[in-house]
Amino acid sequence: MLAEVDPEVHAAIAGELARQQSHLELIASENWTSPAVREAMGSVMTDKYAEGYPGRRYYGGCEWVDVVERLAQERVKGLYQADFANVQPHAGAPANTAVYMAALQPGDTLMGMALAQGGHLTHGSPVNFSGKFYRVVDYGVDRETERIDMEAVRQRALAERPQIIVAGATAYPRVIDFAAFRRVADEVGALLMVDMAHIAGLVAAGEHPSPMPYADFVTSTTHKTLRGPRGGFILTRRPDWAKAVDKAVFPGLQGGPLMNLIAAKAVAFHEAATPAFRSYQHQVVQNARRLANSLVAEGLRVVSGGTDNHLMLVDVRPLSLTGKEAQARLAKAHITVNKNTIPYDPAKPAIGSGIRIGTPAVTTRGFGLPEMDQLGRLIGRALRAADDAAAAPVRHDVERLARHFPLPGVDG
Ligand code: DSN
Repeated sequence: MLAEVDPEVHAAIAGELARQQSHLELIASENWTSPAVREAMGSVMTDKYAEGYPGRRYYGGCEWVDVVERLAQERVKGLYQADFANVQPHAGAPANTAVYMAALQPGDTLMGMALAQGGHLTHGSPVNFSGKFYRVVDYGVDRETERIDMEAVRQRALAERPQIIVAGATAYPRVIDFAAFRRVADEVGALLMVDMAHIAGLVAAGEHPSPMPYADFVTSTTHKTLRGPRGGFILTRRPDWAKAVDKAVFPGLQGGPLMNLIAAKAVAFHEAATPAFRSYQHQVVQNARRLANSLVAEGLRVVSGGTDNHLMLVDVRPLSLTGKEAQARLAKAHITVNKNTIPYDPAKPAIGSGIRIGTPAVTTRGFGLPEMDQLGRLIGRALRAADDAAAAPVRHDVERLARHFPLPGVDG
C-alpha cells in the first residue's frame, strides 16, 4: 500500500531496512522491538484522541483506549514494584520535565550529573530548559577511578542544598548506588529522582539494582534496553505525589496521549516480565563485559576499566584517533556507534575522545560471547583502516557476520 501511495517514503523505509540488515548496531540506546510491539504501534489506536486518564477523559469513545492504558499502568507497576505509574510521557525528556514541573518551582536548585561526564541534557544542561528554569549544580565522576564518588556528591549537596537530586546517566558504565543517593538526599532534605532510561531493561530483569525502594520519582524511556516502542513513563512509590505528576503530564505539559504507543508499551511491559527477557538482559551484560575485554586486547582504553551494564565508553586516543574520526571509520565498515566525550575530555563535545558502545541491539539479534570476540577484532581492524581501500575488507566481514543474524521479527 505504502509503495503505491507514497513511493518516496516507501523507498526511504526500504533503505533504512537494508541499512539495519547490513550494519552492526552498537548505539547503546537502540534496540529492536518485537513484531507484537510494532503491530500495536501501527494499530488504529493511533487515530484516537483521549485527553485525560482512564475513566476521566475529555472525549467520548475511550472505552478501549482505557483498557490498554490501564494494562500499561498495572504491568509497569508490577514490573518495578511501584505504587503509581503515568505511562503518557511521549519520551524520556517530557517524563523528566513533568517531574520537575510537579516537584520544583522555577529557580529551585537541581543537582544532576554533568552531560560531559555521562548525564543527560534534561539533568540540567545549560542548553536545555532544565538548565534555564532551575539553578543547576552538577556532579561528575572521579578523575582517577572514573566512577561517581558519593562522598564528592554528598559534599556538593551539603554546600548547595538542592531541592532535587537527579541520579541516572546516558554514558556511565558502572552500577549506580541508589541507596547512597537516598542517604545524601535525606541528609540535605532533597527529593531524589532516578532517570533509569538506559538501564530500565536491566532493572526489570534484576541485572542492575532497582532504584524503586530509594527514589521519590523514577523516570524512564521504553525503547532502550527495555526494548519497547519509543516513549516514556514515570513511577513513584509516593502516592502523595501521584496527582501532581498526573497533572504535570496532562494538562501541564502534553495534550492527547499517543494511545497506539501506550498500547505498544503495555505489550513491551508484558514481554519484559518473561523468563526469555530476563535471559536476554543477562546476555546483554555478559556480552558487554566480553566486548570490553576484546577492545582492551585491541589496544583501546575502556573508561573506568570495564563495564557493569550494557555499555562501555572507549577512549580511542591510544590509536591516535578522535571520537569523531573513530565513528567515521567504523561507519565505513558498517559498524554504527556514536562519538562521545570521555570524563575530563580535552576535546570539544562535537569531536570527543571516545565512542560509546552498547550491546542491547546486537544481543537482540542473537549475538553471544563468540560474536563479541569477533566484533572486538572487527572494531580494531576498522579503527586502524585509514582509507576506503583498507575499510572494504572489514566491511565485507561485517556484512557476512550480519547475514548470519537476521533481524528478529523482521527477516522472519
Ligand atoms: N539519546 C539518548 C541516548 O542515546 O542515550 C539519551 O536520550
